[in-house]
Amino acid sequence: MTTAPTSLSTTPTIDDARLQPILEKVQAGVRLSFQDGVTLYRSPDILSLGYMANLVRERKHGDVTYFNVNRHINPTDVCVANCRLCAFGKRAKDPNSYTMSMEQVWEIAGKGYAEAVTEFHIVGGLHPELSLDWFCEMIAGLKLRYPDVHLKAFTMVEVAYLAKRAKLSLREALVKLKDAGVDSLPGGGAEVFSERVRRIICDHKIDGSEWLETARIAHEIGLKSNCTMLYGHLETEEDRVDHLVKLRELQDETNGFVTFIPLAFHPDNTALSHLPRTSGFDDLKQIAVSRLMLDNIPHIKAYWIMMTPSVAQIAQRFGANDIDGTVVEEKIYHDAGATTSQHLRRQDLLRLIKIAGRKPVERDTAYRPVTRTESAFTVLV
Ligand code: V47
Repeated sequence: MTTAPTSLSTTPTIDDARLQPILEKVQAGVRLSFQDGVTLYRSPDILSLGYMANLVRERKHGDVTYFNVNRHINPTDVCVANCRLCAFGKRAKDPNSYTMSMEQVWEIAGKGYAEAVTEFHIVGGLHPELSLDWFCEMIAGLKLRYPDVHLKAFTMVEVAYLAKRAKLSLREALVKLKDAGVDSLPGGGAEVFSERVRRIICDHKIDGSEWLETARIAHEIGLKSNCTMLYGHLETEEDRVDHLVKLRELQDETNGFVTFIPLAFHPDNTALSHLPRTSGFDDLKQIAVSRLMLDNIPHIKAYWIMMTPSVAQIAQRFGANDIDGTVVEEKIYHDAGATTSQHLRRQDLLRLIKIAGRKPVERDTAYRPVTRTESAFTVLV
């Protein structure tokens, strides 16, 4: 008698019995509780976590892994915040600091990839002399020169700082940025919402509730955003779950978050350089738990710059459905010791995704598929 091939949907053996009731919830599409989140983090059964997260990932996105052709632009590294977690920000008087002129920002934006890039990802330090009006003019100038490129610009932290200095409400500042040409906001600066941890790693920044309030207002005026969590420093498992649950609660209200990006702490050249780096095990577990807890956030990104292309590739089977983009020039992680390249070509991303057995789909920032003509493609290689 021949036996039928094992169905792909067959439930695997769960090594950690504590996960059994969670598996049943995941199979039934039931929301996981705070305590479930803690149990997931405490479990060493990474394959069962991956199995469950992959189930949710395939339910939402099938076989597709998204990537985009983007360029990061960091107009300045001058920052008044002096966060212990950061190796990027510098004092204005530091001879190694830099601030681009507006013309330099416009010029660098066009370098190399102008005809193919679909997104500029623009973030920088909290500069004590660059005003909200300066940034609005910079954004309007980019829009004028590159009208088809999506401008994903300014973390909630930068928005709150610019609003305060301009003596405007968060809403007024966000409306000005939107009118100037900002299309959406990136997810950075959220770190971890725990007050205890923030007091140590980023005590000069807005607190967690202000980050969430800024995101809420952005979503209310029609600006979508991403969201992040910085992990692998001083936070507990409960702090991580609390962070994810707060994002999930806001998403229930606004539906404004598009993608969640877990960010592994890189300690080199920071005031926390004594801390160890996260392991591949931590990174894959974080991707899986994010997918399982954030049932209402459409996309989970395995940011290859942060977790290496190899781990980001495996993450496509642990809950992630996005790998980020070509990036071109990355400073925040490389100042903190990242050893990854600063740039992957479109064909490198295609290859990585295909080897993971996924179907690569180039997207724009709103996750609409991008179709390339031959001539556009030649710009990319
Ligand atoms: O805001 C800073 C974090 C963020 C360190 O929205 C650090 O699509 C680790 O937000 N070690 C910037 N992390 C990156 C970011 C991001 C990246 C990719 C895509 C998107 C998106 C957003 O990196 C900062 C901060 O939270 N960070 N220093 C460090 N030493």
